Amino acid sequence: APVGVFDSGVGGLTVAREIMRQLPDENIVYFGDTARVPYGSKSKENIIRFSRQIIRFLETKNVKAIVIACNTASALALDVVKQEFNIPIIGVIVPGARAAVRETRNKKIGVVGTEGTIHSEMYTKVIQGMEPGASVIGKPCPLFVPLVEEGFAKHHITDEVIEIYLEEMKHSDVDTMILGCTHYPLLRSKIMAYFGEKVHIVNPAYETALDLKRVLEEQGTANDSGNLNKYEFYVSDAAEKFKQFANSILPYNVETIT
Ligand code: DGN
Repeated sequence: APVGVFDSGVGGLTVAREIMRQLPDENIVYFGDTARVPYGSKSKENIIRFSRQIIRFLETKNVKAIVIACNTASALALDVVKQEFNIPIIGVIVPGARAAVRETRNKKIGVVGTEGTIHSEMYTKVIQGMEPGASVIGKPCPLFVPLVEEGFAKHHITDEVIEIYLEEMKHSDVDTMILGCTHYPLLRSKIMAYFGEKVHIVNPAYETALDLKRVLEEQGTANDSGNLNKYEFYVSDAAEKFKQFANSILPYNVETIT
């Protein structure tokens, strides 16, 4: 059976890409809610409602587990939907928090993400649940998403936006920073260059793929699809734009988007 992965749109492909890399024998059904993106500025009620609908759709594809690749939906909806469905559902926040707690030396952690993610303070709660002495500084960076989607990830205008959003973080004493939004790993090299050596950058996608692996092994369903390498993509709108984006970041050519 395949693994279901969903996101508000294209960003979750950074998580799907990591699953493809680390779990090459798993098939994936990906759903991108491109008609309703962005999730970052919407209410908790709506994010829960959208997540429920998408999970029901993925269930019709007989997925054996679901990864909520979207940080905003992981922050606002995971705890609720986990109680409502019988399949294992994992998000990106716990894995990202765990990696940050492991990496930090001074227990001062920065988190960047959408307004929804940062205002939920979910990263802070999860980090402090793991490491009560940690302090967490959050910063919403809403412009990063459209910059990436418009293909400006390498454009110099992005350097300026990074500086405006992250100057304070740079001059704080955080030694570890979580890229708490699906799109931000695509700005990783610029963000790393801005912070220099002193800050360790965490991409939750990496740790999320490891979590998925653990869940599938516990469930006894790892690698049960035969080496098919089948990836299916569904979107709620703008399939052509999604395809272009997918082909710019995935290691193979995506031909059909449904
Ligand atoms: N996928 C969203 C997230 O990771 O928070 C970012 C895109 C959005 O909906 N704003």
